[in-house]
Amino acid sequence: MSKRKAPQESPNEGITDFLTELANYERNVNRAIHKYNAYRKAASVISKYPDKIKNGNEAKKLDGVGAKIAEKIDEFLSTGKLRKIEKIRSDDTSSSINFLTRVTGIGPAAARKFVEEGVKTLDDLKKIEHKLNHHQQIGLKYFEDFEKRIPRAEMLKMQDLILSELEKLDPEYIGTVCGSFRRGAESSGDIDILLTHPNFTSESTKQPKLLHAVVDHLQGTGFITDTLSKGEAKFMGVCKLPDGDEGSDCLHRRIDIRLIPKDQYYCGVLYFTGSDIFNKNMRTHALEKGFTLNEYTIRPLGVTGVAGEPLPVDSEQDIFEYIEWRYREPKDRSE
Ligand code: DCP
Ligand code: MN
Ligand code: MG
Repeated sequence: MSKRKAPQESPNEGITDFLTELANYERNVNRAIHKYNAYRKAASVISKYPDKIKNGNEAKKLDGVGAKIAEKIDEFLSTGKLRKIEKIRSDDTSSSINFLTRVTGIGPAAARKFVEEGVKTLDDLKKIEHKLNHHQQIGLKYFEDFEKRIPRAEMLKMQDLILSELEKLDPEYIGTVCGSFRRGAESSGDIDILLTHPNFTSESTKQPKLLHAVVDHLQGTGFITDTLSKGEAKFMGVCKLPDGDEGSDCLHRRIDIRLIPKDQYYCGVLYFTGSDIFNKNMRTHALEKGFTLNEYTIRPLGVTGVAGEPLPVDSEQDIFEYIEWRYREPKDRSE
């Protein structure tokens, strides 16, 4: 997961910017995930709104914008700023916690603990490096690189490299680069790869070797440079393309690789293509149609609300058909 989001252009950028800032504050500083989701939902619906919003009342007509947010929009439109944001920005503890959560491996709880111990900056972290766990040490080491988004051209190169190495290893592997890249984003925060193999289903025994063979191979070629965590089904790490001939240095990038049983692959591809807001909306629609959908399966709900056996799925389209929803291409899945 990446914390920097792509810049967006809209006639209401000022509003969506302050809503995103409030969302991050609620998540990182207050650990109030519901408020975080509420601000994100409002920012998302407003970013789609084609007209320049004139007042809070106009915004309140949109699904996801309530009275409190409408009030903030009025304050922002009439004064050009928001007192709540000014206060958050000037508060040393809040801004330090917010900052530390930008280091991968440091979540809101760890960030607060560090700040309470007086550890507030990158330099402070470097002084207590031996106290950081491995994930946090890597996050610190590549802090500048991980802050930078990955241009689509580089994502395409990484996709080519990974898929061609998979093919060399075993042509039966199926790999899909998901995340914002699959939705067509001009830049991505990280690279998310889903992997399956016809020999591996949820009925067969676990086959961690299928994942580890790929990771080891990509390490052997020098593409994967560091490991954050490596389990049976999920690898989290760091990768880097070889430096270009023209002396262009590539940066270190965050990479996640997941191994999924073949029968669960398309529910996984759907989930990890996102966006997270789209996923929430699709799950809500599925429930309305009497299905429960998650990153593994889609199952019918009986009259008592108990989920039945997973339905067979051979494509993303199958899932949309079960829940009688118009198929949406990945590029149309921002919400
Ligand atoms: N996802 C989700 N809910 C979460 C986290 C993730 O539904 N809480 C899904 C949707 C995301 C996908 O996983 O699109 C990949 O997660 P990322 O955090 O990598 O998000 P993106 O790839 O969409 O964005 P970025 O370009 O910032 O990496
Ligand atoms: Mn990711
Ligand atoms: Mg991603």
